[in-house]
Amino acid sequence: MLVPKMTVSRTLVSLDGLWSFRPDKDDQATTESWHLGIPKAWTIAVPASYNDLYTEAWIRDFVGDIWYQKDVELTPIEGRVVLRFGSATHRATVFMNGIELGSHEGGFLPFEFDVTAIIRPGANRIVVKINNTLSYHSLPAGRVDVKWNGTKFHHPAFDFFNYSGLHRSVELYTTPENHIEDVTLIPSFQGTTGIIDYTIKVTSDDASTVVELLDGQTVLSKSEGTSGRLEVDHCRPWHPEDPYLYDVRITHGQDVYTLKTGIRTVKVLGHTLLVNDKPVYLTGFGKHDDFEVIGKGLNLPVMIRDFELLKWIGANSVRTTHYPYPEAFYELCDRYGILVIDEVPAVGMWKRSSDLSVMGKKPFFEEDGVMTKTLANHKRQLEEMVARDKNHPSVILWSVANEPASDEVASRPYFEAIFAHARTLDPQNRPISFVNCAIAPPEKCQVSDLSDIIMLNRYQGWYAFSGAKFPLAKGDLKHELTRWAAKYDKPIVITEYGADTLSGLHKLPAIMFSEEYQNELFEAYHEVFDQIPHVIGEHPWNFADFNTEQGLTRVDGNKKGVFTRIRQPKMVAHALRQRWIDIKNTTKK
Ligand code: BDP
Repeated sequence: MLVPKMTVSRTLVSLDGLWSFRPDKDDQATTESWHLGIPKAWTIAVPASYNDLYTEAWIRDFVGDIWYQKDVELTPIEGRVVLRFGSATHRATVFMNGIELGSHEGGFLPFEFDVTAIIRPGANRIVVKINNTLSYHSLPAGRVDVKWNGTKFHHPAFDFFNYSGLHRSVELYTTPENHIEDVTLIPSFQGTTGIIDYTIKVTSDDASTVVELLDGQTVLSKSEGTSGRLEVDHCRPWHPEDPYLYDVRITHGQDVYTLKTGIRTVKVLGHTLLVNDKPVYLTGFGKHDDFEVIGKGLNLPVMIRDFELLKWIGANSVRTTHYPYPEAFYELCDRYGILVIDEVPAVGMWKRSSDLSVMGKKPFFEEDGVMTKTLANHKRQLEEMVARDKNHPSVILWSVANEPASDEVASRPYFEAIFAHARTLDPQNRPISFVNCAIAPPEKCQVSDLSDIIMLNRYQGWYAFSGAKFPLAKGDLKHELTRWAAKYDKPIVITEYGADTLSGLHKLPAIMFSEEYQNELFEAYHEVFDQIPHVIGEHPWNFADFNTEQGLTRVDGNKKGVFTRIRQPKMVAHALRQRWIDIKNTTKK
């Protein structure tokens, strides 16, 4: 799906700003026909999560349908008109001028509707019913508890706040009737010549298609037809250290669309990961799309701050834990030279707490029909993610899940289906992997052989061997990584390791939650990584502190950030910076 843009043939109207809003607390929406207009609505900002904007706890923790409305006055618009949502978390049904346009499942990917026949000059009303309910076939997964008085509570099976709302921009855009629907770019090299093989999907072949590769204003290469090849002599390859971008301009009849691209290749060879045939060592983080007040709302200034911090600390990569991020994030990764492990929201695929008691745990991957529904949802979200992000040079790897119960025998057929499907989706054939959890060490994991890269989240020193037992953590980690390296000749990336750390808490000797403890834990891990040649990447958990549901182990959220939630460094950030600059400047790894 193309990112909507202003071009010589397309108009873009932002619907961001103030909207009307109301959670359907007393199930009144149907009887009162809220799809025609929400009575007694409050005011909300779009984009934003609604949860932290108001002062009442029931709104923050609400489970169910949340309604949004926007009234817009429009001048007559020519051509085809599309209404597009950057995301609606976790599912939405959209109405325009009283007519139901359709629904979308999945809270972190865009969707759109052709509204040419519905939109009219003058007053128009858009109403969106959003639902935030978690289940064992929603992704992310979780469950809802109904208490004695009928109140519903969420139990996310994942460790981030279940923010909801219109998190990303809402836009109207136009295209000519016969237009460019999709663009697929496949980069490669022949010596110093850069090559882009392209395919353009158009509505009708009744017009000619011209594709040009530009460097600034200079046309370097030009080709006609909906598929073909562009070439550039003495190409400047895209690389984290020189993220050089060219423009691709497509003209199809009246329609013109341009996008930026970089020319680079990605390959796994033995236990190395190669970008442009050179091994890379990944330094960076698992992140969250999370900030004070706005929750998961799109915020470009915060995004820029994050990229400046990533550059400052010497990071060259991120994982979009645990869901696809807004399009602007990938655009910035292309520009800043940050490699992306792009993750689908398959998180919480974990032993299920029974509805009655947290004591009764059932396996996740049981054959009860729920998996068929989950599998279909999982496959569709993978399709949408790859379709959206496939042209970004920064995206080098697809992550199909975070910490599923891959020790369960029934996880095998499930992930065989997921990997097989994922391998049909990407025209660039990027590597595919999933993130393994400590419950499934190499002897127990049913799935790792399907992965091109072994990605491990490990918490020796925190969830195991913590506090006084910390001196044993390093040995245990080394023992485990040695077993992984012996079993698979594949690259290993440690996609999470860390310790909750209260910024400003200092203790000597270190205790848990102090800045010293976080520092010592990272030192121990790095010493082990440097001894295992298979380790080709380190992503401390997390880039910044982030919000979670309330719980006994979460004091105002998860505090494993290297930066605080308002993006200031903890002590360990300086040590990491030193290490990552050294890694970049030497061949230490
Ligand atoms: C890992 C999860 C991550 C959590 C982290 C933690 O992948 O989402 O936030 O643990 O507990 O298991 O801090």
